[in-house]
Amino acid sequence: MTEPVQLKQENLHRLADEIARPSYDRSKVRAGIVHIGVGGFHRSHEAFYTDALMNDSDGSDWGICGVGLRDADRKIGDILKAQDYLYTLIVKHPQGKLETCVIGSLIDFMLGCDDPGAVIDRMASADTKIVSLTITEGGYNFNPATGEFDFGNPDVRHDLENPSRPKTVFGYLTAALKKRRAQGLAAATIQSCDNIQHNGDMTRKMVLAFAYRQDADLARWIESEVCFPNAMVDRITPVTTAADIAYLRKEMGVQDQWPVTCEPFTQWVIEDNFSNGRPSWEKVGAQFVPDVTPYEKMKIRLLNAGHSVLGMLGSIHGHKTIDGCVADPLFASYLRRFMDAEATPVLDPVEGVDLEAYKDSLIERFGNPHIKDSVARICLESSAKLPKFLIPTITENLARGGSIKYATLVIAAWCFYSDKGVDQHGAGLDIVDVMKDELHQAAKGTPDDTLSFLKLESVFGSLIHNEQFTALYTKMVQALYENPDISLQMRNLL
Ligand code: CS2
Repeated sequence: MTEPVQLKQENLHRLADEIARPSYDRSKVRAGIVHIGVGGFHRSHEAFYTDALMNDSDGSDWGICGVGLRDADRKIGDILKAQDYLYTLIVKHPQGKLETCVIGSLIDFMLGCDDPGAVIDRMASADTKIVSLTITEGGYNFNPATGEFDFGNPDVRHDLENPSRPKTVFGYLTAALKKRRAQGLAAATIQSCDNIQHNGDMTRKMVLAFAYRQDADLARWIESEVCFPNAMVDRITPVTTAADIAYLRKEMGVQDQWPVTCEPFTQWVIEDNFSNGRPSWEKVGAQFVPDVTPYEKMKIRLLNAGHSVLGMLGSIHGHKTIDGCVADPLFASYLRRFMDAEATPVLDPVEGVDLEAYKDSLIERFGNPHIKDSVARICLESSAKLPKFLIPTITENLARGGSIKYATLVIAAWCFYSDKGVDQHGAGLDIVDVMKDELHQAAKGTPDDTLSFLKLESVFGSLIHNEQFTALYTKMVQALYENPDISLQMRNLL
């Protein structure tokens, strides 16, 4: 076989015909968007829509300059640079068809920790109209117990003292907005693309809290000038594997060091609330709506929470992937019961959406055997996810006298997982969580002190004070420590 083609602008014409590639002139594209957090999801979603727009019509003002803030982002930056910021997206259909396309909407990348001033300047440049974010659910520096910005974070303290050399996203945004204002430029929109309910409102609240502490006059300007649209984002994007890279090289003749794979389904529902113009993403499938609330709640409480239910219970059971969980009838029934009996009753009706069909479609999407989304990815940073995806469903059901048993078993499993770090067969689990040590410390008091895990107030809020919850949780945790065969308890609940 001939040598694979190195992915680069000058080599695009050498790629196999079946690989879609930018039809627009990338040399004419300017970066109207600066995006912080160039992970797989940004590349399968916002960058994908923006590339589609540029292929469809004139979107050349809306190229994307990627930004990583930390040294850990150096690798993706170096790889993208070597590939002229091009990368391959492999869309994996449930029946096995693979669609391959090269995405061209990213046109630059900057590393904040190397030169924070340059990143601030870029965000403050006249070309930049939107600063978008995928900084993960944990990136918003929000204390779930108080609902407020966490000023105790040492990086935040650093940023308040060193406004021109920030480390956190809040320091960067505030510095850039300050500069825009000083230069008489229009504000840029700050657009969150993370799985948080009211992600725009949350970003606004956090940015304003920081800005008021730093410069009240600037904060008032941000309050009146900067739009923070809420949005629901959706596309399952597993971690890229060596097999994906090898597939491209061997089967498609492309040498791409960091492609992205995803499912065919994609959705982006956005409130049309922008400070300084926006791309016509609606031309390529995004929906603009006046109020995104019901969509985001539906997605987070069914899809993301559904993932967490499978991920946490599946980890203890020894399942490796989400499709592996869904192929297990016990897990599939359990997921459906959780969605029907606990998540759905606390949702608001969504105009034009048939919830039953939505849930069916989720089970189908989770079951896509080619996605191979690992339970490890789902359980990653659970301390940031579960308080947003799952715990509110428990609290709302407690308030209305609804069922909580399916979700409560997940919390009991999370305690076991954090304490023991092994599945029911004793095989080690790879736990990645900024709160890993705290979670372990809290969990390890169990089962002598059955409520010990729940004492982590920043995660569980006041759940420990609800007797109905603690009684059920105690029973479940005791049973699990006696016999970690999670399927026994799952079966008992069905
Ligand atoms: C997942 C999400 O991280 C998680 O726990 O639920 O990454 C999910 O795959 C995406 O939100 C899908 O849109």
